[in-house]
Amino acid sequence: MKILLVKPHAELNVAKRLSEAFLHLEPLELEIVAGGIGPEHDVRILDLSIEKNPLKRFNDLIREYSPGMLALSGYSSTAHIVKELAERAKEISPDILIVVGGIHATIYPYDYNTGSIDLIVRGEGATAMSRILERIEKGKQISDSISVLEPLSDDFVAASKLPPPPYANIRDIPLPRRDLVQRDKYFCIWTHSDTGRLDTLFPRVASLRTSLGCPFSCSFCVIHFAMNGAYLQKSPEDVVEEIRNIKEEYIYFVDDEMFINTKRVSAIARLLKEENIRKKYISWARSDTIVSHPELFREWKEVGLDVVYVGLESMDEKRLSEYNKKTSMETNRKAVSILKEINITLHAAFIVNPDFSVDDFKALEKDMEFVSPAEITFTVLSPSPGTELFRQNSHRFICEPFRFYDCMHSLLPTRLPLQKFYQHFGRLYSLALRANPLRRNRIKVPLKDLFYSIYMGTRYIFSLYQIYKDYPEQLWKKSGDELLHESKKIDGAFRNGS
Ligand code: B12
Ligand code: SF4
Repeated sequence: MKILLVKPHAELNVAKRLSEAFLHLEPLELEIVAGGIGPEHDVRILDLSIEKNPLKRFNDLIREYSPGMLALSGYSSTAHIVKELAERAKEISPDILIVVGGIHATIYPYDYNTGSIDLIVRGEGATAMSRILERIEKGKQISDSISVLEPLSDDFVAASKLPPPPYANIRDIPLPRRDLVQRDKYFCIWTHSDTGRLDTLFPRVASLRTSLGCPFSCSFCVIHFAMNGAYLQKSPEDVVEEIRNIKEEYIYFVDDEMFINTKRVSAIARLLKEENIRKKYISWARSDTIVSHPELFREWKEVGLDVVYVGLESMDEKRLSEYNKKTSMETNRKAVSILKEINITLHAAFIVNPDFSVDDFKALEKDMEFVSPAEITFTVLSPSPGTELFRQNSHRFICEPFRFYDCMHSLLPTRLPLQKFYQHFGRLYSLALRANPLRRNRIKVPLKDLFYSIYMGTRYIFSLYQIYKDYPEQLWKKSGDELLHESKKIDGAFRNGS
């Protein structure tokens, strides 16, 4: 069978500009799903997020390639695009089998209960895909009402209300088919240098996942629910083998929390050293792991860990506890100092709460001074479907909670009027640009890259100041209860933000 795997494009301006300016990672999820498809099938990946005219490209390929199966992936923010693509494909090719998977399908399958989608996969996709193909071949019933659901079927509603199924055994998940994508399209801005200069600011980057899940359950994060509480780990040998076979010199670890099992991660570093594998890495890590195991990060620095993304979230105890982060202000501060001392660049991620007052924004501006030089980013606290936060707040949404779930558009009423809120939000990013290691550490980069980054960075920040315009005009100057009240009257009549 001919199988086309498709990653939808982003629709909101901010998401598009982020991936033009700073990082655009390969569709690892589809590469892994492709790994579960046997050689008897013909498989292609279409990443619409790198296409200039995604819908035209999609229509053309459905006509030209004429796949028997279309498999779509999506975050909550792209679920409506997934549905649109499914409808288009069915119009062009009514017999096509349409399968939808990914994080949104896993945590909120009910949203895909539509006639144009044939199957919804919850959880791991490569193992599910190989089961689906086997059942098709044997003429068996395809859905199992657990991990493969059939929309509009009798048991769909009950099945979609269950928590996600247990995750596949990690050893059964195949390696990604990295050969199926245009590898030169994927990059990440790299602001760390040990020598004071960089040959490029935008190296080609490969993504790699060494573990899945996270034992913590921060209130805003859906991973605990999506993974059913599991934390799965690849063995150090398997990880090193995968790294060895990656052509790119730069690697972005897309684990939810890679450094949880310190023995395992230390063994990976040791093996990389023993085998003399020299690459450069970015990873996420929690501040408490850095503080409890500085020696681990020293070890990783030696084998090429350049940048660590840390969800500091806040420098305020009350908020950290509200987010169930299980860290403290003191731990955050220590983690920042340790990374500086080891000479690993910090990427500090902070949460802006919709209830921020002007004073809260000012306090965050001060915190930035402490963490700099660092890459600093901010997201707006947003309830993801599947979390308790989502259930508690579902009566308070001021815009469509999936389409606008990009952690930049506030889903909840803001204390400040929206227009003012985004003035402060944009300003945080303008200040972050000044606190950047490139600037603070006077790193020399090619002029072309420098101008490009300034131009793209400025465009990105401009789009942040403008976010309030994605809401209906009557909301722009409203705040708090007023905003909530107005939003209910408007009843979902939102701009599509494109
Ligand atoms: C790396 C990452 C990113 C990268 C981009 C990755 C990429 N290629 O686009 C960056 C840093 C840019 C990023 C940005 C954002 N991200 Co992000 N990201 C991740 C992270 C940590 C890993 C994603 C990944 O590569 N996973 C590896 C793949 C292999 O795993 P997978 O997606 O689970 O795929 C498996 C199954 O889901 C299934 N499957 C997937 N697709 C399909 C399709 C079919 C047909 C089938 C059958 C099965 C199937 O099989 C796959 C293979 O096993 C996840 C956390 C997570 N665990 O998902 C968050 C996550 C996906 N991100 C999230 C969010 C919210 C965002 C942002 C919107 C907000 C933000 N500021 O962070 C932005 C949006 C950017 C944009 N342009 O749209 C949320 C999404 C929640 C939701 N409800 O949608 C997650 C889950 C984080 C979280 N803790 O909540 N992200
Ligand atoms: S530590 Fe990170 S991955 Fe784990 S629950 Fe918190 S935000 Fe999610």
